[in-house]
Amino acid sequence: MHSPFFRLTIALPLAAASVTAFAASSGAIMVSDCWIRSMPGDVPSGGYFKLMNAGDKPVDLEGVSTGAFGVSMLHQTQTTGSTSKMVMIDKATVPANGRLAFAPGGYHVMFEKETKPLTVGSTVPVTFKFNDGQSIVEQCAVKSATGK
Ligand SMILES: [Cu+2]
Repeated sequence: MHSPFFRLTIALPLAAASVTAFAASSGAIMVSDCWIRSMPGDVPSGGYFKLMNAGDKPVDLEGVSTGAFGVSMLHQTQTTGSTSKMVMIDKATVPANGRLAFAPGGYHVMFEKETKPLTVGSTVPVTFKFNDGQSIVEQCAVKSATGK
């Protein structure tokens, strides 16, 4: 696995200038406001968050993972008239210098197979993987089924 921190450590003794340039481009994506709607029993839990891309190229979120669930999938809720369904997606694109929200009714992460019961009010570390090689770990707040 290529962590940006690993590559940064290797590059440090070589040239400070290239490290600065690399850090700027690798820091283009930000994850914020992450929360998980914890559902009882085996009901899948939704994961929601905001992505911000400060770079001048689009970046794809390719997947998330966490030790708290056995399965984490990218989903999108699609609504046609009065019918809505969830479809699996393999990526979600954050536009250049733009934002993308994962929110109820749209893009979300579907967490299944809880590894242990989650406590409302606690946080769970979730790893976000992007197609530029970047991985970001963000603490996601565990909320109840009503989103509180
Ligand atoms: Cu879903």
